[in-house]
Amino acid sequence: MTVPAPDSPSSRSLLPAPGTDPEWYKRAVFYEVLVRGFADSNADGVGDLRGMIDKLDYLQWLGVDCLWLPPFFASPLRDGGYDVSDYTAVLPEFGDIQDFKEFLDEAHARGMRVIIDFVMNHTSDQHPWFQASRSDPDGDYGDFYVWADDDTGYPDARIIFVDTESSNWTFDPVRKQYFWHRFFSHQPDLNFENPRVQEAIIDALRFWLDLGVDGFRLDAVPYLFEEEGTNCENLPRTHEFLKQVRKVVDADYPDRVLLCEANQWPADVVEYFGENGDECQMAFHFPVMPRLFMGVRREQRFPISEIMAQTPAIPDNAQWGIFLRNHDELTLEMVTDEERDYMWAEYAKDPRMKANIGIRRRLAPLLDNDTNTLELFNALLLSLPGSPVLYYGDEIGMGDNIWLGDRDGVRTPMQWTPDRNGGFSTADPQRMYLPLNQDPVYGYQVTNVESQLRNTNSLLQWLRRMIQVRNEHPTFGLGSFEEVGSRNPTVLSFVRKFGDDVVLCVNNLSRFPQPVELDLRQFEGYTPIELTGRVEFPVIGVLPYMLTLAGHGFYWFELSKPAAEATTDEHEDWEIATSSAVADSLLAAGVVSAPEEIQGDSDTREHGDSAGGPR
Ligand code: ISL
Ligand code: CA
Repeated sequence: MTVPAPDSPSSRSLLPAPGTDPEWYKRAVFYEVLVRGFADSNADGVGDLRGMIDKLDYLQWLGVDCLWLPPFFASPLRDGGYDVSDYTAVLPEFGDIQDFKEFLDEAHARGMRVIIDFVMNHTSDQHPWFQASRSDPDGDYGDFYVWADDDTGYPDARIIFVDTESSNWTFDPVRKQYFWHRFFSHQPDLNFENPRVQEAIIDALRFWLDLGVDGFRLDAVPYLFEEEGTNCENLPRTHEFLKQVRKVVDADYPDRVLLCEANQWPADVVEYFGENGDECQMAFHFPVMPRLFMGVRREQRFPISEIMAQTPAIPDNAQWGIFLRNHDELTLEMVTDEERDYMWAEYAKDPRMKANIGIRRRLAPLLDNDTNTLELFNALLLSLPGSPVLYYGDEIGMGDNIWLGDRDGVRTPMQWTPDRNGGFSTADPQRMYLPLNQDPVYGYQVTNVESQLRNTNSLLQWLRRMIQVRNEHPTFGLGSFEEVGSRNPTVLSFVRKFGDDVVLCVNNLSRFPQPVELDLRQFEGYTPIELTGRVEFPVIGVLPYMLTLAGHGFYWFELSKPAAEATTDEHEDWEIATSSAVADSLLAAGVVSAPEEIQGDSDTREHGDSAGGPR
């Protein structure tokens, strides 16, 4: 297969100079890619860093801005690598530090950033710290973990991995004490009360920052500290420690981002941004995802409208991360019991599809591989507030394998071609780290990058175009969000506004064609221009604006201001909508023009004829 090469040597753009684009993460499209699952360079059946280097042209072609690598550190791999046994070593099957450095340089040379997962809450029980802690309670590592003589402490903390664990305490026969763990019993929690643990973690973070990573996804941070009489989540000292981490980043590592993974309600998650934006710059917005699935299946916008309305304001420098699944599952912690039953009934008809209280499936099978629904979901992902995070393989609609254990069913090898092992590896097919998907619909013979590159109408080509369209409008990453109501409950419409960049998104959540009448009086005189074809729609007037949508159809419109008005309140709009750092970085990058220039611009537009009267 020929991986598409960048169009010209000049498209191998270097990252902007350090310090010139500090809020890049607000406009970025993120792409989560498993080192183990992307490409195998040395035919041992396991994906590796050198294999990923070979595929960077593809990722650049797709148009993603930042790669997120889940843990690739030394690990016994009993939890997909989230069980780390050495924070500063690469798992040998994946390569070594030199390979990682090269990977990073090659990504940067293509203008892509790289953030890596960092699992600070727990380690593998194979970590030398734990081995020392259990065998030598009085030694240097004796207090690195949370030990107790019995298993009665912190009874109010819930169990997260309910499929496999019955307690957050496990007895260690070596130390003859119980250790605390929020996840698997082979993953002891580190003891953050111990300042030496805090130092060790900050040292490990520095190690990767010094190598040049662009930031971290901070895994499972709500659980760092424990306190009797609480549920041991989101405790004040946890926030204190994260603020400490942010200070290190701000002091020594410009442009790096901290992306907080806290599977919590928005009111709790906003705390992770800090009161003044002095904690994590980004946090995942968990509750949006299940509500997209509920909204579309019920053909009702309300689940989505409600969660958007309940989403609190965040500091100027902060940004949400949004996704269509929490990478390895459609997690259902942020819904009511009733809603969870509904989701299981609709999306996990086979009990094998469940994992703990979530659903371990990929996007395409969740949506019955329906093209229109897949496009609608991706359009919502790319247009709702926050930076979108894609999951490898979803761009071609890869399937899952519910017969594999834990969440491995969604971690199968990337499908590049219809050839041996889907072009992922030339090894003996029996040596694959996980079997390739062979399903008649989703198998690599049918669903692969090569065939979708050759089909101009494929999901892959479509998604690439939509990413390009998104990139042309900073408002998708930076703009305000305002829902536009209508009497048709199946249609979700909203306006994203950033200075003079105004986009209207209209989404039909129903499988049937729908009409909708939108109250767009605030945009009287504006011309909607459809963003994929740049076709001008009738000018907005004072009457309700009427649109018809195909089943699961959607529109993205640029709302183009009538020339006469453009000179008046531009300056004010600009100042309200921009935080200075973002404005500066956009100006530096030439993405938007300064207020004066906008005015000059609109002076010329005055002579145009685009400003028609009301309908
Ligand atoms: O989705 C969840 C459970 O249903 C989350 O609570 C999630 O498990 C939690 O946020 C932490 O997840 C992370 O650490 C886990 C690992 O298995 C997950 O893959 C990772 O995302 C434990 O190491
Ligand atoms: Ca390999």
